[in-house]
Amino acid sequence: MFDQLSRRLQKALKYLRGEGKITETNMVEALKMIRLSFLEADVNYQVVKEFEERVKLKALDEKVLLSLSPAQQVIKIVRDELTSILGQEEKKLKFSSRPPSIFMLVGLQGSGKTTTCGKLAKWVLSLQKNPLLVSFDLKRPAAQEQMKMIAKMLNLPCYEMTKEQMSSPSGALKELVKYATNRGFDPLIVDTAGRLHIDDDLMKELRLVRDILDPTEVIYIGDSMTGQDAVKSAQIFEKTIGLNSIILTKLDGDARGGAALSIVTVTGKPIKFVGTGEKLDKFEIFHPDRMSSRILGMGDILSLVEKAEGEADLDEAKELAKRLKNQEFTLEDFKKQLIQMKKMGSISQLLGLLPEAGPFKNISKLNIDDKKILHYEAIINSMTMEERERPKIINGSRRVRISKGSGRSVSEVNQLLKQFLEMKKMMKKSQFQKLLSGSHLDF
Ligand SMILES: Nc1nc2c(ncn2[C@@H]2O[C@H](COP(=O)(O)OP(=O)(O)OP(=O)(O)O)[C@@H](O)[C@H]2O)c(=O)[nH]1
Ligand SMILES: [Mg+2]
Repeated sequence: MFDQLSRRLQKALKYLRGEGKITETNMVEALKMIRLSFLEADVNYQVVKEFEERVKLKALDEKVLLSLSPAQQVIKIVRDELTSILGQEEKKLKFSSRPPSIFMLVGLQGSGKTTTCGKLAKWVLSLQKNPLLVSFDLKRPAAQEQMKMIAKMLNLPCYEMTKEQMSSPSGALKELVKYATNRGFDPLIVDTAGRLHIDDDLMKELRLVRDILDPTEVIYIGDSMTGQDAVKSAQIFEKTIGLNSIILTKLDGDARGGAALSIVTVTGKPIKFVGTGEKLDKFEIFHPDRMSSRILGMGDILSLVEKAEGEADLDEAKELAKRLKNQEFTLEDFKKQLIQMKKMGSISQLLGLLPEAGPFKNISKLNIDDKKILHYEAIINSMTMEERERPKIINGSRRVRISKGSGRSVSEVNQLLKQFLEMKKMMKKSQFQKLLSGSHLDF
């Protein structure tokens, strides 16, 4: 996600860091690099221009230039402005005080509406809600089948529209709301039809649904792979139907990021969630500030911590953190940490959330992949407790014994010991604690 943009922006910032003194000339040069990175990522031209002007105005301020760390200040300005075009702060999905809340999902064909209805239903379950799914596509009966399948996967109810009901949509919609209200469903998640292109027919149909349902939120589903097209059609939907919020889908693909970086400014509506895969759990709350840190290579520590809290053993994690702080970290702890990592999912994905600068800049060199974790676990299992506590005693003959016991080569045993020491060294740095407390700008 945003790989290319991220690389190019980091290059521009690195350039600034490399210059001893920040002058108007090298600032202008860096801004040019930043502008080009955005344009290549297919960000709307107007958005780029405004972004550049705002950064320039702030960065060329005397206070910044005369400060002790001008490059870092400029990086902070870029980060703040990037956050601001992504939407300033996280906006929560609105629920109605008079249930059911109604979420109506609209968007072009294939943008991911039906899938996102399922993702949203799954997500509201975590809020102890009782969602009802319904597909309101007057032309395509298969749409109902797809929704039924998604509901079945989630073990959730799906309201079925009969053919008769479909022929009198306004009556059907009123019945639907009555049904949801009487049975205590909340929210009601309504899927709508998509078209390849926006046409009057579709807009008329959607306006009818909107007028009768009076949704709590009309949510535009934009396919981020289509870049500026998604942005343009969002603008039209906003003008003709009226939108409350945006969900961007397919951010897992090689989307260049242009849609995400333009859509909020162009429509004035917040992105509330992003879809990052076909599966129904590939759905994340959108945090503009975390996303800009991620794009600038500062890593998304908060998401990482949340992921760790959600899926790993919190007590164990706390205990590990304590041992790290007291520098008592042993190979046994290393093994526990590897097991935690395994629980949290793919290591490569996890490493992607870490900043590439600061204390973690060597982490990619650690080169730990998912398969290696299993091997490392086997190697550590072949060590005695004493060896795990005091790796220093692992001499040549012990290494051979461990290698035989675990079925891994001696050089792999050596590699593990080396990586353990490196990790220990890295974690000792005080900046690690600082990073976890959120002030990860200081590099
Ligand atoms: N990789 C990826 N694929 C997605 C995501 N969201 C949806 N898809 C895929 O995109 C395709 C279209 O998704 P649908 O949910 O059927 O799209 P739709 O907007 O309902 O399509 P129509 O009803 O035909 O207008 C499917 O193959 C989905 O699996 C996502 O976040 N990432
Ligand atoms: Mg659909």
